[in-house]
Amino acid sequence: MSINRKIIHVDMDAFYVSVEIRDNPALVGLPVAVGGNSDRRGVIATCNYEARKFGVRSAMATAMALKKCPNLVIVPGRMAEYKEVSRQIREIFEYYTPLIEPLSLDEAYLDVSDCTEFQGSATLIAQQIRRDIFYKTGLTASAGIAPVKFLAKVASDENKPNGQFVITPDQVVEFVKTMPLEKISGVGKVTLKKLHDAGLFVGEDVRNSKEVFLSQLLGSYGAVLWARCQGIDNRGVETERVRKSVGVERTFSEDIKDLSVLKQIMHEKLIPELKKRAQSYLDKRHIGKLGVKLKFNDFVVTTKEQKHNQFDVATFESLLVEALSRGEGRAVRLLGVHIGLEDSVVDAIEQLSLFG
Ligand code: DCP
Ligand code: MG
Repeated sequence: MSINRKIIHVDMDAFYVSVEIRDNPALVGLPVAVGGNSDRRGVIATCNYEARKFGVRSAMATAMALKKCPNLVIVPGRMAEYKEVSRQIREIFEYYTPLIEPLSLDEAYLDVSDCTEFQGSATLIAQQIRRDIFYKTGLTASAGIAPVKFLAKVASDENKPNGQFVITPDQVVEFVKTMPLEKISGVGKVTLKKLHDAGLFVGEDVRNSKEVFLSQLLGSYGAVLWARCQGIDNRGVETERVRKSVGVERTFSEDIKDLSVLKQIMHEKLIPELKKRAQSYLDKRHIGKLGVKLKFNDFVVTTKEQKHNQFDVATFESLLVEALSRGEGRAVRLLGVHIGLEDSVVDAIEQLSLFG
C-alpha cells in the first residue's frame, strides 16, 4: 500500500508564450509561439492554445509549425523574465508549505499534508495558489491534487488550461485503470511502443499483467510502472535536491555526423571545460560515473553512462561511440559530457557524528 500524502502539482499554462502575450496585448487572440528562427534549425519552445488548435507543438520545427499555421506569430524568448516569474510563484508556494520540489521554471510539486490553511483542504489550497499566481503575475496555472506524486502530475493536465483536477485516495484505483500509459511520467516514445506491441494501453492492462513480465519488457522501469498502475508511488517531495551530476554540453551550428569530429570536440573543448566546472565539487565528493549525451537531428536524446571513479578519456570515448551508434547514422545536434557525483563524504561524516 502506498503512503498517502496531499500532493499538489502546479504547472503554468503555455508558460513562455503567456508571459509574452501578457507583456504585449497586441498578441491577444492570435496564435503565438515563442521560439526559433525561421532557418531550418529553428524550433518552437512553446505556443498558446490558439496555435495548438492548428497542431503546433513544443519542440516542433518552426518550418513545420508555419506550415500547420501560416498566421502563427513567432516571438523570441526572454529567459530572464521567465526566471523572474518562476521566483514569484515559488514565493507563493512558500506561504503554504516548505515542501516544494521544482521540476522546471514553470512546474513544481508541493506537499501540503501539514498545511493548515482551509482546514487542510488541498483542493481549496490549490485553488487559492492559482488565484495568488494570477493576482501576482497576471498568468494562469493549472493544478493536480492527488495522494501521490505521479497522479498529481497526471491530474494537472486534466483540466488545462486554467483548471484543476482532484484524485482522492478512494478514486485512485478507478482512475488508474482507464489511464492511458503515456500519461505516466517516464513513459516516452520507445517505452510506449514496447507496451503497445505487448498489447498494453491503459493502467488496467498493466494491472492484469505480472510484474516479472513488465520487468522483462522494460528492465528496471518495468517494476516502477507496475507499481504506478497499482496506484503506488512512495517518492516524497524532495526539497533542495543534492546535485547528482555536473555536465557540459554544446549545440552545434551545423549538425555533425563524423565520429572523429565529435571526438575532437569532446577532447579539446568539453572535457577540459567539465574538469574546470567539476573542481569545486570534487573537494568534497567523489566521481561515481561518467556519461555522454547526444541529441540527434530529430531531437531524440540519448544518454550513455558507465560507473567510473575518475576522469577517463578512453571511457568517455567508448561511451560516445556507443551513444552514436544508437542514432543509426543520424547526425548529431548536441553533444554533452557529464560526471555523476557520489553522495558527499563530508555530509556522511557529519551525520555519523550526530550519533557518535
Ligand atoms: N519548453 C521548451 N521546450 C520544450 C518544452 C517546453 O523550451 N520542448 C519550455 C517552454 C514552456 C515551458 O518550458 O513554456 C514549460 O513547459 P510545459 O511543458 O509546461 O509547457 P507550457 O507551459 O508551455 O504549456 P502547458 O500549458 O501545456 O503546460
Ligand atoms: Mg506548463
